[in-house]
Amino acid sequence: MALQAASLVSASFSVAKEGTAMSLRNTTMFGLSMADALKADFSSPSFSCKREFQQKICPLRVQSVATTPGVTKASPEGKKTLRKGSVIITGASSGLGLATAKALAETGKWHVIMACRDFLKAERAAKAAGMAKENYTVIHLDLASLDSVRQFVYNFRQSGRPLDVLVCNAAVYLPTASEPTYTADGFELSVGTNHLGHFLLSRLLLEDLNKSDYPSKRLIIVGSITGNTNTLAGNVPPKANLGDMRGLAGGLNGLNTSAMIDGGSFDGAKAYKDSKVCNMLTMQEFHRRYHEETGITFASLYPGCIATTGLFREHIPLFRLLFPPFQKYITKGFVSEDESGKRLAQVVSDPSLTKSGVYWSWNKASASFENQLSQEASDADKARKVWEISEKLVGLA
Ligand code: LMG
Ligand code: NDP
Ligand code: PMR
Repeated sequence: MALQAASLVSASFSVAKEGTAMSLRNTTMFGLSMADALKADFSSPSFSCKREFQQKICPLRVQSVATTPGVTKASPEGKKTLRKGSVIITGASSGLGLATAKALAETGKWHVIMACRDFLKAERAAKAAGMAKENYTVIHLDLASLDSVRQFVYNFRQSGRPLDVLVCNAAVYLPTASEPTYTADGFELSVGTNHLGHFLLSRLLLEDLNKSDYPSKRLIIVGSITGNTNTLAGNVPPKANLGDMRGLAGGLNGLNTSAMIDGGSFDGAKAYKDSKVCNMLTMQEFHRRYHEETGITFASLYPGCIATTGLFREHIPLFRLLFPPFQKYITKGFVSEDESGKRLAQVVSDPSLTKSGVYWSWNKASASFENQLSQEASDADKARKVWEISEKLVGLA
């Protein structure tokens, strides 16, 4: 019972306030911020029992709470209209994720679940972006902790909302780190967050997507040009390369095995690019395994070079100063946060972008096209291997 109460408390704290700009008074619990309170919850020694409890009990409870609103409803004039879509976006507290959340919320046709590690930052960002409170909910998610991923799934299910689209957007980039750092589960932080956290999240939520009665259900994973060695940008060293994946198979823990997927010495920029290759391979493996059976659209994209986002926060100041003009005036690959948000919003909701197994990009006129992935990022054997190793690492196999 105590365990049940504990999980219900954290669930209600993180999901109950739909889109409310919660006052500081509301968002602190015994002097801790919401995020701290939730973190404290995860580190409690009882958590492993709680997780087991949730896995067993949660589906039953969810059935009794979750009522998927019918896909259509009658309007006052008697016309049938599509219900609001329900989309989860990870890392919606800044950059591309926030811009996409804003673009979708503004249409009035979407309810955005902002899955963020910093609850207050997300609330403030949504407010500053002018998002109306009925169009979003913030739920805590720290992708650098598998317990947090499971807790998020539980909390989301408790909210009773359907899941129509999942966008795996969050990422970290650590180009100046000289030593690896690690997730709560001991995986190198970039691959652990960008790939393994999302891998577990999307595997768990596949079931929820599958239950949705929305006309177009989608799972979108943000990729990048820098992971694709068939481009100039992908050839700037260090280049992505998963090698034979001995480091990944060893758990990326830097102790008895390398922190890098290919088993080499640590390089933060390479780890990021490798993580993006994993993202793009995962999307294709999902497509091969589940598209026919479920009708879900699996897609990836390169939204353009959004040189002004928080992604470059760890880079040296000179880089942060020169990178935007370099992209704007020299490579011409620059895209504003607003524009990138519109692009990803298109992949979420445009009725013409329903093709599955596709990597979208945009041309100079900002029209979408189906792009070619590099040889490594489209290697079906590697995709299967990444999938199989990853499911062991996150405890699914
Ligand atoms: C690694 O460096 C880092 O070590 C690692 O930490 C991580 O960041 C990783 O991929 C990410 O990169 C890679 C290294 C390889 O790149 C550099 O060190 C170059 C840094 C350049 C930063 C780019 C932005 C700054 C551009 C300055 C231009 C300012 C002008 C803008 C103003 C416009 C106003 C109108 O680098 C290479 O391998 C270089 C490859 C060479 C390719 C040659 C193509 C040239 C075409 C473009 C020329 C642009 C000029 C760049 C000059 C950079 C000099 C600092
Ligand atoms: P930002 O840093 O602005 O956004 C990244 C988001 O991820 C932030 O909201 C951040 O949260 C969140 N995040 C980081 N770690 C975690 C975690 N452990 N748990 C939950 N959320 C986390 O970068 P971008 O908007 O540029 O990046 C978004 C996506 O776009 C990434 O997948 C990136 O690889 C991709 N991309 C970006 C390009 C660019 O040029 N910027 C180009 C191509 C692809 P917080 O706000 O709390 O820090
Ligand atoms: Mg890169 C030719 C076009 C082009 C494009 C579209 C990008 C995108 N970049 C291009 C070219 C170059 N870049 C060239 C010629 C250089 C050498 C001067 C260069 C350098 C460079 C650096 C040092 N570029 C970078 C970095 C980073 O640290 C960024 C990175 O690799 O992060 C992993 C980056 C990027 N360039 C891009 C994009 C989109 C990035 C951000 C990476 C991402 O989000 O995946």
